[in-house]
Amino acid sequence: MHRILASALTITLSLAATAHAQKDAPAFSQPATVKVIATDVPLATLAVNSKVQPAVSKIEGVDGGPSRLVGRVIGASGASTDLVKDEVIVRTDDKAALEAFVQRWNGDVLTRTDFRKAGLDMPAQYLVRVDTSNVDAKLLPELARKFVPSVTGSLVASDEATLRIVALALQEKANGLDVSVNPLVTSQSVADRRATDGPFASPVDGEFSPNAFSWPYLRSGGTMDIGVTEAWRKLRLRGVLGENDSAAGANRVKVLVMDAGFNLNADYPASRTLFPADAWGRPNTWGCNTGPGCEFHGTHVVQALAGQLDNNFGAAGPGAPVVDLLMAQSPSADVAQLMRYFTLALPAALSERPFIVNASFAFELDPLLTPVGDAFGVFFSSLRRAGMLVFVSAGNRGIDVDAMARLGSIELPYEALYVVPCENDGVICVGGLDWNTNRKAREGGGSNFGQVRSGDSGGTVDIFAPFDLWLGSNTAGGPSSVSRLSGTSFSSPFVAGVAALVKAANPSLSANEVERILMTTAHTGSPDSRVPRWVNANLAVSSVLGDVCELPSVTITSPAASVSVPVGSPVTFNGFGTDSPGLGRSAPLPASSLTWLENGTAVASGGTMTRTYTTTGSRTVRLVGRGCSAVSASATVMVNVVPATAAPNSAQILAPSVGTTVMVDLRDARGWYLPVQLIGRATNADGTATRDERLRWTISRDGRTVATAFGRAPTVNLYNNEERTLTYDIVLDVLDERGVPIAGLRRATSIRLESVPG
Ligand SMILES: [Ca+2]
Ligand SMILES: [Ca+2]
Repeated sequence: MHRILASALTITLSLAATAHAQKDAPAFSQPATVKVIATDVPLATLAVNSKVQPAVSKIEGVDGGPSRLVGRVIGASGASTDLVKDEVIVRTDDKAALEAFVQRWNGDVLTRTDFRKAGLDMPAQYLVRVDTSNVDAKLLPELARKFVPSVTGSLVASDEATLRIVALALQEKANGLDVSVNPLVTSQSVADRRATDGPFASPVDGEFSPNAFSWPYLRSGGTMDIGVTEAWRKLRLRGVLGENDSAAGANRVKVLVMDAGFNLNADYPASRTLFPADAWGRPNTWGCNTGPGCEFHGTHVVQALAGQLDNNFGAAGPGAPVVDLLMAQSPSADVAQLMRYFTLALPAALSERPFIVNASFAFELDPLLTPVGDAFGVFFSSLRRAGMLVFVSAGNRGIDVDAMARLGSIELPYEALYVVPCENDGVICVGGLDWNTNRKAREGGGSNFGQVRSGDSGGTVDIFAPFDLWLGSNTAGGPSSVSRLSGTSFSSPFVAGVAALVKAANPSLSANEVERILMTTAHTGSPDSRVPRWVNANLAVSSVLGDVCELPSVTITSPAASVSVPVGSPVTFNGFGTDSPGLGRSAPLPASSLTWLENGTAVASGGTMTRTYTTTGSRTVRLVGRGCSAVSASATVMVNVVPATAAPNSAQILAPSVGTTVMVDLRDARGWYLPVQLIGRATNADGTATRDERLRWTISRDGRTVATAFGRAPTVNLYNNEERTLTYDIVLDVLDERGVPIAGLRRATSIRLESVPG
């Protein structure tokens, strides 16, 4: 969020004051670190060097027009900016002023963007192609001083035209017209640490598991302890997520992703809208900041935000259960077109507006360019004023975005560079944590960070989140694969997805409230002072939901899990439930909360029911218990109804009788034992004797089965090698033709086995 660079810029940006802005320290509020200002700081120097070249020499023309030439300027700060060489952005509602400007520079208005029509409170924006041949680039250093007193340094440009367009914008701005150059953004992904694997293949990335609940940056616990999975679970227990693990109605959250390279695959939310609609499968024209390999960058950003869960494909993103996705793809990477396409993508009805916006791109400005480089500033703050929460990437150069400029050993009273839109007003700037740590990603590079000064709540980089994410294929369909990809391009949509969960938990929350919740629940105490806080999804969502009822439990005590009953014989079912209204409390579920279902149809309520079946066949009987949680619990028994005539209907144990006491008197390799004969009887409904193999004996001691036997009179050897009397429990079950015990025909006895006299 926006530490202000210089007084002139403060005027511009303070138009955008919001509640969000109030938690920032005012500009230059750290006098201890500002040294005496040198009064004779030299003017900046300018140079042209053909070795300095932009990432791309030209970009797509506007609306089918000729392609546009791009130049690069590099400042003493190391800030490198690519910009369109002959275009400026003019922001005004004064038609006469625009007309005069066009006359002055032999201009040509390429586009007009009417933000007010889209409900954004800012003047219309014109992209104007100008003729810079009459501009004196040498005036640039003096002009910059009108905005940033004592600004110095150097600019090296790819060509003089690039310096001239900066000077033109400075000159116009000094005369009161709101003019900016038109820089190009860069996606904030990096191509390192790639490891391709798939859920169904032997993984190359040894730490990968297809179960997102174990991923170190999604789960609760561990060093990161972000707890997205726990947040999902609580939303489900509260009923915000339905049985399909997806929110409905007012609990859905609209998120707009400003990016490019959207390749439709299974990881997109079911609800998704792309503007323009024919952009599906069209790669982004701008690359990543550390090389090629991300031509479908938007696809990975969507996966980091809301990759769908449990679909055997690719990634899982925090917002998956709640996000309705809007996407805007600009045909080119210049900020004028980005703002225009974004604005065109906004739904006409304010009520259809996205609540969250993600922009995973950035560019840098040297202080000499900042007065005319920040065309995004008013734009992003107007989004925030319109009630949208904007997440942006901190950038991947590993720099302190809040560092002050220096002249030799002297610290100058302005910042060394300006990272856009991270340092803009009204945005939440997200940095990246290294893999499975709470430290800033990578030493000597990786995520940018903000300087943490004493007494400050942190620098401009507001919050940290995972830098390395397991993301799926960015192709359209095809086999599932997962790669560990890196960049604040993914940190930003990750937090946007968590913000969506918070909003889903209580749809009446405002953007300011969601931001406050994210910031106040975030983890603090990183051993790395560059990380003021990192996102805590579990606590953020819990703080909205309050105490969440845990799952109830349900038990069927009888009959056993699988029973056989004859047609016409009543069978009684018994069960109970326990509720868990949170904080470790538990209470019996009342009878009115218990429902019996038979093959899916409710047949009775309460803790007990008796059924008499008139036809044979199997039934699934389920007892469902509903407690204070939105999620019910259930238990199931299988009932096999058999023909009455063939079915056994009586059983009896003849020996041993209950409590019979005997003494072991034989010895074998296992010790002292006694052969005990078990005698039982069972008859069928038609009076015939039940066949031997249907009589099953189970002998157990202390609940542990020690022997089984079958028939009317089997003999089992029972051992006692201890110096005390042991009790064996003996159960006779009569089995149906499937080998399933018949309800109501279980008989039991026991035998006491004395040890050998010592
Ligand atoms: Ca997935
Ligand atoms: Ca800065």
